Amino acid sequence: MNLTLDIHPEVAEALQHRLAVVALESTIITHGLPWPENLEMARKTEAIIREHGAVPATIAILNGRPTIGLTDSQLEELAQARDVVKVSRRDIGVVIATGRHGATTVAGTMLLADRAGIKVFVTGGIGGVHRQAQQTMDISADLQELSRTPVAVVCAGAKSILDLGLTLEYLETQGVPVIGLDTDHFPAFYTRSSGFSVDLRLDIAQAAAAMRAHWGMGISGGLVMANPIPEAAALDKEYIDGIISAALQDADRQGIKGKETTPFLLGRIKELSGGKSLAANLALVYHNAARGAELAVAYANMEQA
Ligand code: PSU
Ligand code: MN
Repeated sequence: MNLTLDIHPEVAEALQHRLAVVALESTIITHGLPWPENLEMARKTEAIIREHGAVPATIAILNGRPTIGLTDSQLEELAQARDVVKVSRRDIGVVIATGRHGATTVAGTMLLADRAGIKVFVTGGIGGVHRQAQQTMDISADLQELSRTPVAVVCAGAKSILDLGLTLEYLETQGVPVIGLDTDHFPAFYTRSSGFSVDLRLDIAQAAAAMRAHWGMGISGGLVMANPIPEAAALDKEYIDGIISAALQDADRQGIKGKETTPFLLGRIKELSGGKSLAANLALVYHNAARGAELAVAYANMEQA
């Protein structure tokens, strides 16, 4: 059993020189998007991060080895693999011990990114407090991870499969800043606003400074960097709300629970909206990649200075 991280040489080199590195999750590849769009998304996201001056590091567990920075053939293998375990904090030890493939969620990716010394992580949307959590207690481990692990997570907010109001309350209680990148609104993934505000609107340079100050004061935990979907790619609110309601009803009827809930809902939304939600999903991830790379560069420059 190997308990050290397998760090891609290019990523290791960049980290050693304190250059900009951007972590990427892998659950979005295995459980969030269909083949072959998932591989196309993973490759293009990495390319965009490079174009913006940072080194991408997709994170996963491969045959029980925690891997920071997948090669292109590893990306392809993961994108096509079946029976990949969805890995949050609690699953990491088990998947390493059993030598399986694991795709890391936001929580799992943050944890491994932090072990590797990566400060910026780009994803689509974070997990959160589910609707009816008052009864089910279904609160994504992503939120706990944000409260304890010092990584900035660039995302398009969260899908309204969740209770976004409660998600923001939970983050506030846990001491996690929710920063709007050039926006006052907390975005709802497919739409530019959830109707809720962010704590503070900052530009990229200010956001990098906030990371530095937050951690410089010895405060543990991450920061949410909310970046809305580009206007041209945003979906009509009524349209996507209808689909989300239908997906939630299906989950309820079928008694879906636990770690299956989010992948089930993502899958139903995909089926019910055909290619529409997929196109929006890709557009927002690419936009997050560009902004996340800019943030990583700004942060690295500040550290170097
Ligand atoms: N939301 C999305 N797409 C995703 C996920 C969430 O719109 O791919 C994935 C992320 O990996 C996230 C995880 O960390 O689902 C949350 O799962 P859960 O709700 O079981 O914590
Ligand atoms: Mn859950």
